[in-house]
Formats: sequence, C-alpha cells, structure tokens
Amino acid sequence: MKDKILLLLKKTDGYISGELISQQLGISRSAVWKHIQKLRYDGYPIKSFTNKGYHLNSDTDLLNEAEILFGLSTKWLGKHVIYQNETTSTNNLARQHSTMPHGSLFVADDQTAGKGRLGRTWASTPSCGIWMSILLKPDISMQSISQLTLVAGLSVCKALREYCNIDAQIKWPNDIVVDDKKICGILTEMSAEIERLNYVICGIGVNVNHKIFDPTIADKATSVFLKNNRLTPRAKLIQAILKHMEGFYTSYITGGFVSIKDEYSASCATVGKQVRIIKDNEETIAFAESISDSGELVVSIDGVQTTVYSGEVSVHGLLGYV
Ligand code: BT5
Repeated sequence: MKDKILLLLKKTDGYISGELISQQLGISRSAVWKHIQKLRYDGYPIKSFTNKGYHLNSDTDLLNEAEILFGLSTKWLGKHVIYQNETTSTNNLARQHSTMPHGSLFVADDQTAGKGRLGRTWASTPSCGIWMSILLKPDISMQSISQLTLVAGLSVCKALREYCNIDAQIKWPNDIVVDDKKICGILTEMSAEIERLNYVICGIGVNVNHKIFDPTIADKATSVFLKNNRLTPRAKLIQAILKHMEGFYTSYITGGFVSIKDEYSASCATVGKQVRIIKDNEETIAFAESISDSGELVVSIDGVQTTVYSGEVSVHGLLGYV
C-alpha cells in the first residue's frame, strides 16, 4: 500500500488530498496518514498542507528498489532488483544470488570492500555513487567476456552524455573519464567450468554526487556533481544506463562487437594518442591506432603494429591518466 501511495504522489504534479488517495486506494484517511508517515521515515520529503493535501518533492536522490523500478523502461534488464544499504561488494552480492534470472541487478548504497581490477580497491563513498552489478548469462565464448566490459562502458558513457549532459569518454577498456579524470570504473567477473560459462557479473561504479574525494584519488577522480554542480537522482541515472545497456547488449549478442564498434570508437579517448602500456610493472610507449573488430586496442610500437588485450594491461596517456 505504501508503494501505491508513493506512485500516486509521484504521478501528481502538485498536491493530492488525503481524501482522494483514500478513495482511489479504498483505505481510510488515517491509514493514508500512517503510510505517509512510513514514507517520510524512509526518507521521502513529503509535505502536507491544510486544504491542499500532500506533495512529494521530486528533486531528491533516494535509492531503493522502488525508485529503481519506477519508470524503468527496459524489457528485461534490471527487472529483478536486490538493493541493500550496505554490502561488501555488489559483485559479491550478485555471486551470492547467481541463480537469479539473466539481467538481475544488485545495488548498494555503500560498499565496505569495493573491488577494482587486479586486486585494487574501489572507493565507494556511501550515498554518493552508483555501486551496482548486473548478472548476465550469455551464450558466448570465454574469450569474448572482456567485450561485455566494453558494452557496459559504452552504455555508461552514453547515459552520462544524454542524461547528465556530460562530455564523457571511454578510456579503453574499462574507465569512463571526464576532463581526463575517472568518473566510472567497470569490473567484469565470471564463473565458469571447463569450457562452460555459468554466468558473468558486470560491476559498474559511477561517482555521482561526490563533492570531494579522498586525497589518495582526488587528482584522478571526478563526479557528476563536480561537473554539473547539482544533485543527480542516482535511480534515474541507473535507469538510463540500463536502457542503453539493454540496447547495446542486444546488438552485441546478435551482431557481435563489430556491430557497436563504430560507436565505441567514436567515444574512445584512447584512440589517436601516445599511450603508456603497463604490464607486470613494465612500461612500453605506443601509439593507439584503433579498436579492432573484437574490441582489442590496436597499437604501434616503434612502427610495428600489435594488439593489446584488456585484462592483462593498464593503459594511460603519456602525461596523465587518460
Ligand atoms: C576499476 O578498477 O575501475 C573497476 C571498478 C569497479 C567498481 C564497481 S562498483 C560496483 C562493483 N562492485 C565492486 O566491488 N566493484 C564494482 P581499476 O581499473 O583497477 O581501477 C581502480 C583504481 O581506480 C584504484 O586503484 C584507484 O586508483 C582508482 N579509484 C578507486 N576508487 C575510485 C573512485 N571512486 N573513482 C575514481 N577512481 C577510483
């Protein structure tokens, strides 16, 4: 009932009287009042005015299952959601629920042990970012799994551009950057037996409403807030990411990476630059030429063309992070 009242408040542009809510939902006015109190307790800023009724301030950043599902326009992605206020890592949470359907979504307000790639950590300030993981069960080869990171990266990049109006770019393979600083990182993990893929977990971390960062990452991290100087509702940005991801994922599954390659390449900040390729603490200077049909970075080193696979290397600009 609480969710139905919330829905009515969200649909109302202005005020809705307690009487109208009680008529529409067939409950008493005191029951309406009790549910409104519960919603307020959950954090919804609902104002009540004599002779006018209730008003919900829609300009808030509340994150919970109902907020993520309300207005979600996907067909299958994110239709099953598990939301927790706190977890170690949403990738771990997804692993614990790996029997859930393809496309299930796991979101937390806070991660106490957020993971980056290659054993690195991911700073997950509570109530500021999107810390989420998507459980996928694709019928693809194990060699292709790293391409899912590219699919996710392109989806986040497009959502940041369209929903937040931010000039986001992809730093191959798994970072989204704005003004040469990292706004999003992606960690793709999988479970497989010999030659059989069980599932893939695509973990996405987006810095959204951070006003400051820990000094250890302040020089290379940025957020949507720092770019736009206003609060962004994380649930709405999640919906935008999921919408794009459903589209790119479907193209990818039917047509392969090549079907999204041009759009990926057009958004990729790495291509056309001198880069440092770091592998096992060794650094090689190369020129990033293009993205291959299967998503690898094509580089030339001393005039010799070669291909770099994601997962095994870190790639940075000559002078900075990108
Ligand atoms: C990544 O690793 O960029 C993958 C990050 C994936 C995070 C998501 S959140 C939801 C899901 N659950 C998880 O536990 N993880 C995923 P990597 O390329 O290794 O980058 C990690 C490096 O980025 C760190 O060593 C820091 O230098 C920097 N870093 C850490 N936290 C950051 C942040 N919030 N913003 C920008 N940079 C950060």
